[in-house]
Order: sequence, then structure tokens, then C-alpha cells
Amino acid sequence: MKNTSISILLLLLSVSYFSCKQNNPPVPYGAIPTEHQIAWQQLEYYMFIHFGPNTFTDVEWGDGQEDPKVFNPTDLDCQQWAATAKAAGMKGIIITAKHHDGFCLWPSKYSTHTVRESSWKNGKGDVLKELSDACKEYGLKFGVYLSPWDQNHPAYGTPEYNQIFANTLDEVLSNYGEVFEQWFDGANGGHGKKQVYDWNLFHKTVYEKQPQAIIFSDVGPGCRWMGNERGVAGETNWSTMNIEGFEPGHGAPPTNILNSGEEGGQAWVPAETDVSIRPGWFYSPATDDKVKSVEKLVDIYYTSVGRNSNLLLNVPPDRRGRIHPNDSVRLMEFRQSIEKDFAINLIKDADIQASDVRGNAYRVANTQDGRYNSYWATNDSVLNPWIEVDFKKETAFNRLMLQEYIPLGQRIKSFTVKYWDQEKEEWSNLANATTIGYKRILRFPTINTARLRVEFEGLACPAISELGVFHAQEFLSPPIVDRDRFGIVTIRCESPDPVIYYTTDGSEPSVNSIKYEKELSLKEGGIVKAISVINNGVKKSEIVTADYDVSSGQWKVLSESNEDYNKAIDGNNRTYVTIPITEALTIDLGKGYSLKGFTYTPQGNINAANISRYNFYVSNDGNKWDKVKNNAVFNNIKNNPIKQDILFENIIQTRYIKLEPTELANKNDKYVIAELGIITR
Ligand code: FUL
Repeated sequence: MKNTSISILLLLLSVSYFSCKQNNPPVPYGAIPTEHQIAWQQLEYYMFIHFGPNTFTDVEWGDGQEDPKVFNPTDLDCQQWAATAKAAGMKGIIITAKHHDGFCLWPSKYSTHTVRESSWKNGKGDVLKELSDACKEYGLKFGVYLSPWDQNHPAYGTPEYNQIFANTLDEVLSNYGEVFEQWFDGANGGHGKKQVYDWNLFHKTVYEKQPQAIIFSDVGPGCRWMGNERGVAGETNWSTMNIEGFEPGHGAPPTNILNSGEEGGQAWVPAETDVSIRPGWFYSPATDDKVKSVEKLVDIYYTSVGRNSNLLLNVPPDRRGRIHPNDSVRLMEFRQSIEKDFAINLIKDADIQASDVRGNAYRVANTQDGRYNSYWATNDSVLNPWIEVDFKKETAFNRLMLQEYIPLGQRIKSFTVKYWDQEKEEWSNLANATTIGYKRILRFPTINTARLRVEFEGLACPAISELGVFHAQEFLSPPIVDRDRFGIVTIRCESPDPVIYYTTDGSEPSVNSIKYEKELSLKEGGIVKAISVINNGVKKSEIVTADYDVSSGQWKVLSESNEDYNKAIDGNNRTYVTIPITEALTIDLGKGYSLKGFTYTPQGNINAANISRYNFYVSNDGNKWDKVKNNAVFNNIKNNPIKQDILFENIIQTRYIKLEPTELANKNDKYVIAELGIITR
């Protein structure tokens, strides 16, 4: 059997060698990238910085009415941001020069809500100047985010605003050197004031001042949002999409299209994955212990860079104006972890053959040379070729990396990975996948084999730049801590056979802490920190922190009693209740509490009918109600549906609470609550 396949292979190779030797490059297929888009794609990974008044006021969307004096970093150090980005392996930094509150991080002459009006440096500071200088010093690209939605500018909602926004853009793009990416936010949660944006004017302004800049928005034209803020690009991810007739924000194609792009789409608009290292985009001391784990970040790397998308990872500076040590340490661990995964390309010493090769300049060895610009290609008519890798000995691996030569367009529609099964003496399926694009990395359980084969299905003859096979480390999963509504805490771990240790006094757990053997009770709330360990601590997981307030065991849902409504207070974020929009959710807490605020956990799905605006009431007898929040906003809940911690201005003594929706993130006649909780601690 083995001999037969080798002879077939030799025959095929000699046929392709003697019969067809096209030495001209393949013709590009479909929409293709500009030289700037190619250079941009090769950056792969860079930093997002959300910084502004929100950093100091603990909100995700400032309403533009905040006192500019609140912006007062005590020790701002943009060099520390740049040094951190560089050490993390990032290629640039994009900063929120102006977020939805309209506050400008430079002393703009088109606004009165800027650093000039703040307390920082007595109004003499300029964050864009400091950051662009630091980026130059550290050899990093510099990019700017400007939100067209502006809740402060008095002209917003009038035709004049478009020119004012264009002037603002012009100012930023003229004064801080080269800008590699111009980030346009499509969000517009504004009530009352509506603005019809003049996108043509905005684009013209960008290209006039920074012709090389890649313009980001939901629909490009330089690169596109990939449809969620969780860090998960489509498994199928075309860099092509139809953008004609669409606009950023409300006029954008559905998020599933943004997520996967479109085969044969008329424009080249590659995906960019923007995601925050913390739950929210802006810094909050409340999230210091909620920085994403290395395991999570590595997963995000595979679902972004590994799926033909650049990764824009947000790292929000703290109130000093520095990147918090929890974030920077995590970034370094993340870099090390990725570098370890890809340290040894196992095909370096392997033999590679292909079923077809265009002329000599396109030989299959080009996929092994570590140079993006040399590639393997087949003759024009060969759309279904294969590559075979012979490691010459049993080799263990669990990652496969492929790169298409994108200057010729995105040509591969799907591919199948097979391994040689020594026992059965046949090729067995390892993975089926769809698109490749600039970079695709497949993950699968570790396999031991001497030979590997990739079969392609092309829309045009394939042009493959690089091939990589790696043996990445397996993580020891961190513990999963759950508490039910009666306050009973259980801890488990998905990796097999670890020992779990935990603390409840806030200290870091280690092998000397309490060993988890049975559930514990935390009725009145508390902090659990846990770690998984194997081999007596030789291998450790990351530490997980779960912070609980009083449990809901004694609570009762009073609204139209239907069993399911209890899912809103069952302590489980994975279950949720749907309630008719006309009905509020009322809860009897069983006794009076001193409330600092409440929490709303939405369903974690971007298309869910989560509450985006609400009224909140309290009562001591369940009859007479006080409204403590009136048509208030759950900021950015549509795109980032995470738990909302809402604080009241004063502590309120109450026994009954009521949440009433006034607007939903997605149109529906029912709304969703995964959990409703209170803040007393
Ligand atoms: C969204 C904004 O509304 C968020 O606040 C954040 O800036 C995110 C990157 O984009 O559209």
C-alpha cells in the first residue's frame, strides 16, 4: 500500500514537472488588498487604549456632561504604555482620542471639552503628543480612534457638525505624525439628537492627510469590525465583502456577515478583532482582579490571528495614567505562551511534496522558507491539489498553520487535513476547515504520525506562502467557581485530576491553602480565590477570583408568578428568563438591606433582547415605590453584553426592588434577564 502511494506520487510529480511549467505568476483572483492593507495585515497584533474621563468616573459611556476636571491622571506615562506594548510583542497603539463623551485627549480648537479644560497639568497637557512621541521612540505604529457620536458638542445633530468633525479629524491627522489606522466607531446610542454622517467627507479628510491610513469601521473601507467584542472571528473568514450601500453603525450588514465576510465580495475589507483584556473597555478598580487569563488570551489569539484577522487588544491605563501591573504581567505571560507554542516548526526538517507545482519559482519548498513573499502555486487549471509532509519519524503535534499569499487575493475555499494511520495503513481525517487568508491556525488534539497531508479546494489555483506544524503546550484549566442561590459554593476543574486549593480571606491560594474537598457556604457573600495544581504544584493553573454579595436564597420574584422567573435569581448566569416588555421584574428581598447599588447580568449574546435602558425602583412595603434611576443606560450593552454593576448616589435602605426596561438592545416584545443582584458590600 505504502509503496503504491509513493509510486503514484512520483508519477504525479514527474508528470507535473515535465508537462506544465508555468513560470508566470498566477493572475490575482477577485478583490485584492492594496499595498497598505498588505502591510497592515502583517502587523497582526497591536494595542488599543481606552482612556478619558470614563477612566475616572467608572462608566463605559460618559454622557458628555461630566466635569472635564475629573480627567486628572496623577502620573501619566505614555512611555510606559509604549514600553509595555513593545515588550508584549505588539506592533502599534491605537488610542481613543475622542470617545462618545466628546472629550478630546488633545487641546482641540473645535471643542471646549478637552484636556485643556481638565485639571491635568493645569490644562497644558496633550496626551496625543506624548503618546505619538513615545510610539516613535519605541518603533511602534500610532493610530487614533475618533467617535463621530459626540454627546458633548453643541452642534451635534445639526448639518454643521459634519464639517466640525472633519476639522477635528484634520487637526489630529495633521499634528502627530504618521497614523497607521483611523478607527471610526459606529456606535450611536444617542437619544433625541440624530446626525446623518457625511462619511465621504470624513474619508476624504483622512486620505488627504494620511493616504496610507487604514480606515476601520463596520464596513471598512480599510478593514472591518468582525461583529462582536468577545474576540471571536468567524471560522470561515473571507477578507472580501460587499460594502456598497452599507454604512457603519445602524446601516451595517448583520453581525454574522461581518463575522465571516463574503466569498466573492466586491471589496477587500479584512477583519480586525477588537477585544478588551478586562470586562469593560475603560479602567475600573473593580476589574483589577478580572484581567483575562493567559489561557483566555491564547484562545483569543487563535480565534483572531488564527482566523485571518488582526488582533487589537485593549489595555486600559489606570487612574495614574499607567498600565496596571496586573495587565502588564498578563501581557508578558501571554507573549511567552504564544512564543512557546510556535517555537519549533516541525516541518523545518521534513520532506514536502505537492501533487502539482507551477514552474520552479513556485516550488513547494517555498512554504518552508519562512519568507512570506515566496509561495507555492499550482498550474492555473489545478484547483484541488494536495501537499504531503513526511517527518521521517513519528512526530507529535497539535497545530497547523497556513498562509495564503494575499496579494493574489483569497483563493482557498476549504481544505482537509489528513494524517497517515500506520496501523490501518491509510490516510485518516484530522480536520476539515474552510478559509485560510493571510493566516489560519488549526488546533486539534495531539496526534502522533510520520506523515501529514493537506488537500485544498481552490476558487483559483492555490498560492500558499507558509506552512507550519507545531506542538503547543496544553493548559491546566483554572478552577470554575459556582455559587447557587442558597450560597453554596462548589469548585471544579475541566482538566483531569487536578487538586484544587482555595482561600476565602482574599490571599493568593497555593499548595499550603485549604484543599478543596467539599462545598462551602458563603450565604452573606465573600471572596473565593482558587487554583488548580498537579504534581504537588509542578504545574499550576492561573488563580481565579469569585467575588460574591449576599445570596438570593430568601428572595421571591413577585411579578406574575411563573416558575421560570426564578431563573433571574438562581445564581446561574447561564440560565435566563424572558419577560413581556410590558412587565417589570419585582423582587422581595425577604428583609431590609442597605443597598449601594444593583447588578444586571444580560444574556451573553450580541443579538439577545437585553435591556439597554431602564427604570429602577425601591420600596419598603412593596406598594409605595421610589424611582432611583430614570431611563438610565446600560452602557455599550449591545456589543458587550456583560454584567452591569450600577451604583446609587447614596446608600438606600430597602426590602423590595423593581427593574423596568425602557429600551432593548435588540427589538423584541420580550426582554431577557440572566441574573439580577444587589450590591451591599
Ligand atoms: C464600541 C464603543 O461603544 C465602546 O465604548 C468601545 O469604544 C468599543 C471599542 O467600540 O462601539
